Amino acid sequence: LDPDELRRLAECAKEPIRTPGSIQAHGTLLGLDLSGVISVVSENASDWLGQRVGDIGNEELEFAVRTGRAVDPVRIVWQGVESDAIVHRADGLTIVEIEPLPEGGEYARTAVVGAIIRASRTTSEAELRETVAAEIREITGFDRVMIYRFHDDGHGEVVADDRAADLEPYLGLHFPASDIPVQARALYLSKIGRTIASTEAPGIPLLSLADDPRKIDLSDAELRSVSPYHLQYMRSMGQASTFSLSLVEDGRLTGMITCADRRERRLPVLLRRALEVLAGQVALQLTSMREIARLQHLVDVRARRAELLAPLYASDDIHSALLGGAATVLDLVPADGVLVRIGGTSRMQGEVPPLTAVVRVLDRVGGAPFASECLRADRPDLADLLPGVAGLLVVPLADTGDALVFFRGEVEHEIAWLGDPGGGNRPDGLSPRTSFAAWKRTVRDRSAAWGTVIDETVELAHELEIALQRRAEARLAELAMRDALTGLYNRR
Ligand code: BLA
Repeated sequence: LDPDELRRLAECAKEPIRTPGSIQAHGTLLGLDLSGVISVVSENASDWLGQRVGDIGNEELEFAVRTGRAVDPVRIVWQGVESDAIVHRADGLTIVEIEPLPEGGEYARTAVVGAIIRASRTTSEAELRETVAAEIREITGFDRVMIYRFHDDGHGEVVADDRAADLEPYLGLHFPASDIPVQARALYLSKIGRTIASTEAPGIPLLSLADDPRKIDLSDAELRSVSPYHLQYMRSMGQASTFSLSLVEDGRLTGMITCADRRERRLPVLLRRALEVLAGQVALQLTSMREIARLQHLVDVRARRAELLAPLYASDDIHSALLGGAATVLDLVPADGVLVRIGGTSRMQGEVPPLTAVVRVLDRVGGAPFASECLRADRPDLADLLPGVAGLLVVPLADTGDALVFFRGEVEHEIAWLGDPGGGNRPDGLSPRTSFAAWKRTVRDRSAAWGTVIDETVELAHELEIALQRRAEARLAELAMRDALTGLYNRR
């Protein structure tokens, strides 16, 4: 990560987005204390401070407030307008949020059921994402529906992009981790769906009888006002409103679904709830698709490992058994070259640096497995010894100085970013960038990622040690037998 991005990450993470002290302008918030008195209000309902919820005159709402939690919103008339009231508890307050029904009438909730069914019939991640993005755009009418996937280092990638024909494509573009900072990701783990109804309407401050309104936790509030940084970002992108959903797999935020529009657009509560269910289903499906692929790969690797090691017992020449047969270690551990050092003797296959250099590398790496897919960055000293090698995997065998060593060359590839992430268009290096035109950067000095190959090679080495051990024991037994037979023969 470059220093600017690290600075941005730290800076953006500081914003207290759970406690902004204000709500979005399209609704009203009332907070009741334990005695049922309205002790917190958004400024647009200041008349209600000190009153009771009963005065609103809706029994269903009163009941929801008493029980503290209503799964479905309660339909009320608020200041003459048909509205949804949503109730939840936060820090000893019962929070009632009131949202006038959006214009454009009711959306068909059953459409989401159809989408869930069609999503469940897909058979690959790519098909699932495309289907879901298209279905959600169809249902919500937003201009664009994107799906992001987060990589292990936190940066994101747009992996589906269903959009109006006149919008520029974002599919395949990457964006830096600071675009969606850590505290936002933490919040999105528990608050699955979020609305940003307008980038222009100023937030409505909260007023409180008792406390500083900036202490009120709006983590679960539908109306929580939005980070000014992010509003700036949206304006720069030409987005007037968004609705976004978390993809949570195994307790981790692995991606998001974002609906965006050039006009102000918001969805009714029940449709949002239904889409949250859809997002949960998509996350489960993604998990199971990946898990099935992982297990299939595991079974395949085990079978190939057994096949590779079987001839070992019958052969006098271990190196040839590993490197000279129809299947070799390189079929199990994909690399450009391999050096096998067993019993102090080395044999190589494929593209391998001079033995003297590799021996020096082994000395420096020591007795624990070592993997790098960018030696130049991780271990420049080793990179200097191994010109042309970008990826290195060393798995020592027992503690004899023997090892399996794999080499990979550079795989030069281009990453297209959603605007220059290096801050070229952020004068202070901190504020959201203003251009999102695809910005290409070539990645050098890196090999393909080792990924699961590291663990697989450690297991291979372990089984190889066992095989060598058994082989040695068999040899000893054979010698003992021969001695005994010779003894018998001589006695005769
Ligand atoms: C939040 N940033 C977000 C969100 C998205 C993005 C989707 C979540 C908003 C939501 O849940 O609705 C980013 N939007 C994108 C990306 C695309 C898009 C990548 O359309 C791609 C097409 N952001 C910055 C910088 C800062 C920053 C420099 O770029 C901080 C200095 C902050 N982004 C920021 C914050 C949030 C955010 C604080 C949380 C917003 C909130 O929920 O209050």
